[in-house]
Amino acid sequence: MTKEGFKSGFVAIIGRPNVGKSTLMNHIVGQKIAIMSDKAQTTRNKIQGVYTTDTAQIVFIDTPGIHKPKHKLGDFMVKSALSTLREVEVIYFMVNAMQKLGPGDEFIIDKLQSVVGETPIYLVINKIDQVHPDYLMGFIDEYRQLLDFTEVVPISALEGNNVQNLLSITEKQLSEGPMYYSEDQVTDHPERFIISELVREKVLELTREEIPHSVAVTTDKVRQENDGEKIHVMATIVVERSSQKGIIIGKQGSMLKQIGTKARKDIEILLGSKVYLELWVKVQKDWRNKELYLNDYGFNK
Ligand code: GDP
Ligand code: MG
Ligand code: K
Repeated sequence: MTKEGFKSGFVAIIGRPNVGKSTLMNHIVGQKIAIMSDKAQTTRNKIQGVYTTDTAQIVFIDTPGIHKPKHKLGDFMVKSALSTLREVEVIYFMVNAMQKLGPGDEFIIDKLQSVVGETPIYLVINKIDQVHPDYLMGFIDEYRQLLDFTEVVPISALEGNNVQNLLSITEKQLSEGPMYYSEDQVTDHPERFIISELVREKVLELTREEIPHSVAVTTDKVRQENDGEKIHVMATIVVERSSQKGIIIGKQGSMLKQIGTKARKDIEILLGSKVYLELWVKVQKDWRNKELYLNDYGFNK
């Protein structure tokens, strides 16, 4: 659908893990679609959030944190994040006001040099609720010396400070275009992917440091039960070692039960229905380095 004078376009959000990309996305679209966690690299796929007003539509791409690749999967993630930068109208490079400019930021800035002048880059300084305004001046200078940012926008994604301003100066970068998504649509990801991410989030949350981020979850079935009351969801948690399988299952299945209970509650909210969640745990050795499997686990969109 195209309205006269209506603007639309895409925005990529990039930045080191934990700077608050998912929090910003959630604040803007007002629904929990990107997974938030204190642990780095929770969000590995591109998740699109859609912000629609009377005059414009902004489609956000919540990219995986760009970082120096340590294995094949990391390499894949960086490549996929970088390729999106060329397809968007605006790039938000998000940093944490409480964190010193580090090698991780320099790595990203280095990648951004290749798109300066092509795509507007906004330096979005997040978590300003945690710092004194005076401190920001020097902070901004340091970044400005490294890259010619189109805009510098301090915000608090958590509290929503200055987010409206960020949205309106973003809208100015868009040109006339179609409404890609209907007004009530906030994400174009299939439910299965979100379900997998919700289960993965619970695994990481409940097992603490014992289960690495390499854990993957596949959602194998989402089906309405015959009685029409519940939706039957079947998901598999994939780990690399049998010791990890033991941790996830826990004593007499206690850990898996906790993961299941917490995940089920979120999935019920997502689907708007009562859910019967069936969880399985599978060991798949060294899957991170087998490019072959990346497709299976949803890393190729
Ligand atoms: P991502 O890895 O970049 O997607 O980061 P997340 O959105 O998952 O946020 C990482 C952590 O930072 C979470 O604990 C958030 O609650 C917290 N956080 C995000 N934005 C803000 C903010 O504006 N202020 C404060 N104080 N914390 C924030
Ligand atoms: Mg995230
Ligand atoms: K992210």
